[in-house]
Amino acid sequence: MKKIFIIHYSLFLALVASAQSPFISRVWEYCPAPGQFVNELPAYELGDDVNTMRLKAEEAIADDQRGMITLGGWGGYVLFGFDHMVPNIADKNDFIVLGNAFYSASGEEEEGRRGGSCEPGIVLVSYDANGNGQPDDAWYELAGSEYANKSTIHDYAVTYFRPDISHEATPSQVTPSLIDTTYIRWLDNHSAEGYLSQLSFHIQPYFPEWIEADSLTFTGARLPDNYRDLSGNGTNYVLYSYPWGYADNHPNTDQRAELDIDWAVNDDGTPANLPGIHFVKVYTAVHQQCGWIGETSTEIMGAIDLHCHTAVNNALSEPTEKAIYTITGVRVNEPLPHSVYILREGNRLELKIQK
Ligand SMILES: [Ca+2]
Ligand SMILES: [Ca+2]
Ligand SMILES: [Ca+2]
Repeated sequence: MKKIFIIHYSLFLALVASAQSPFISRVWEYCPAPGQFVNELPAYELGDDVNTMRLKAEEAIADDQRGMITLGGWGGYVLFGFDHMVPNIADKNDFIVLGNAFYSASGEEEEGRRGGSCEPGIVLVSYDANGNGQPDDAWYELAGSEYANKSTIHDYAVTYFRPDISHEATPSQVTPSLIDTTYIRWLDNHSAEGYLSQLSFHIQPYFPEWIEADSLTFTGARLPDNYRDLSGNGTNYVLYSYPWGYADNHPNTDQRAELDIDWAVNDDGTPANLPGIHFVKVYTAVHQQCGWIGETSTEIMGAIDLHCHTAVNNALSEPTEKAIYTITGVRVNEPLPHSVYILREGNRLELKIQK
């Protein structure tokens, strides 16, 4: 017998969500670099390990939780996935990674770039090419607006070192809130070295407590510094947004925070031409410290498949009286065997099951 459901629009959306969530469903890896919010976002507790911290990150940002995790300083990352393929729709942005970037109320702008707290993260994407549901396939960087910037370093690496047990703090003589200017030593692959300072506002350990190793090495690309000290005396740091193509770089409500899978490139910079993506990795892309506000760190609050949200709207906006759509909003002539599909008649939607 053929089953027919006539449903309300809101219930319909819920059903679509249960079939395919527009939100990420899983955090696969969470490994922040040291930073002032590390061990707090999410909170480390004695006994936590790599997996329990991964689960805490997942609880914070999967589904529509909109909690927040920090990626710490340059290179720290999170890897998450959707429960389906986010399709790469031509000439459309496909997904958004949610961060906590904001523009300052005083409206600083430099060459069209709004300033505030913009802490860009580079976004990598992966298509589940071997179909096993695991993120063990090739990764592609989304080439954002600074990909071709000559000041972007594409072969960057930083190693951070856990402070020794015998470590003694070196308070700043100039900036009282820098309570230890030799706190976390780092060394990069371009012979530069330095320290992340400990701030008086954040006195918990900055090195991830659940990591057993005494050093952490990250690799990736480093974007040019994006801060200016407008005061000239270290009291007013403004972090400027880059035009497009990064996480935590524009407010979530700004369209320039959206991402297009068409930006994915191969290692040689040529387009990857992906049909869609299942997995996303984001890492902090600037390696800078801004005095009393400390190191710059990308924060993540989740991610959304923009097409899942728009599938039903698209179906309703199409000028037709009668049509059949798949559960993801693709118009078809005939429903697939044994599939759940949408029948539209005027503005009424029916969810049906094909025998
Ligand atoms: Ca696209
Ligand atoms: Ca795979
Ligand atoms: Ca941020």
